[in-house]
Amino acid sequence: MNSLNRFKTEILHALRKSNRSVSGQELCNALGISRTAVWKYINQLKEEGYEIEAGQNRGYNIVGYPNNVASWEIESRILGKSFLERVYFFDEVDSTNTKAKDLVSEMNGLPILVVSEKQNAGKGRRGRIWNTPTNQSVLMSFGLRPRLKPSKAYMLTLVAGLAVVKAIRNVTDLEAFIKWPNDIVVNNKKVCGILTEMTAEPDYVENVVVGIGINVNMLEFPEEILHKATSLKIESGKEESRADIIEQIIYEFEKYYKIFEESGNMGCLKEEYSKYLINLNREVTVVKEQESYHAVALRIEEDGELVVRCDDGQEKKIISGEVSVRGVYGYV
Ligand code: BT5
Repeated sequence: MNSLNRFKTEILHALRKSNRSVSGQELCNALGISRTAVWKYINQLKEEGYEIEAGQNRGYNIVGYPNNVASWEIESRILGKSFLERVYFFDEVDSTNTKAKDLVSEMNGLPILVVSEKQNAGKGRRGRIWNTPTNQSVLMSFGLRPRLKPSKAYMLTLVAGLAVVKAIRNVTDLEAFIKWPNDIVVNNKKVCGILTEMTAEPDYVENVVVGIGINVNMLEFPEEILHKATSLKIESGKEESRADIIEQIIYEFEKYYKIFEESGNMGCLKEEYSKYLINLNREVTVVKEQESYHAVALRIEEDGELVVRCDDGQEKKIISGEVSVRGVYGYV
């Protein structure tokens, strides 16, 4: 990984992985900078809310972390363990997807991640808006250049959905499920939306951006989404670590992305994915333009379609984006 904030990343990495104090001299040697420089970076970290104890002869010891998502916080966790070339952090952006699109192109397609505290123009699908208050969500976008046919890239939404469900389950006590194709729900309400966007030539993918927005610690929502939106904190009753969630998403996404890229379809992941379908074996209403019908959701297929059994016993494959699937009871 090629860190933009190398020194802060490496200091945090060294303090985090050591279960004893790390001396200023050890840090100087490892980073190749002076003691004064180490002291300066330690002070910056303290100002950001890291609790770092420093004794005369004991060296530095980290005892508390802020709930932040800065690149050095994320990179220090995944240093040497991730496929990502770089993690970018911005206090504020229009959309992490738009940023990631520019940056992955600048990086010639090397895999990157963009994280931000605030979005001024967060995007949902088909021109809809993704609405979140500052400092309380996960707003992240992977920028990738997968070896895929353009027609297959939309499945990255499913790959990311699986990663988010796993990450939420790893970090919290909550049972997260997938509402195919791009929502993650907890207790039948939406906690996360995923938006995959692509730049492509007819026969190859130039770049793909996979954007993930998770409601983590907010307790309130605007009137218009109150009935269908929730946050991890509302459901678990406690503040959740956004960096823990991002770290887990990175690991889970990398694992599934590699499997997916290898085969170019969901064949090897469909069983795993289907286990987390919120509507599995439940009645759904398939809504397509003016028409709607009842069916039972069964599984996903190799190409990411949702397979449903209609009332007459026939199975139908629903293509992502073509229809919206609503549960008969409430939002899900
Ligand atoms: C989505 O669209 O669910 C995709 C959302 C992707 C957001 C991420 S954030 C990081 C990255 N950067 C971006 O600019 N976007 C991605 P869709 O299925 O179209 O759902 C949008 C609808 O969800 C809206 O019309 C609202 O009804 C609802 N909504 C908006 N904000 C929400 C929130 N915070 N929680 C739950 N629902 C929300």
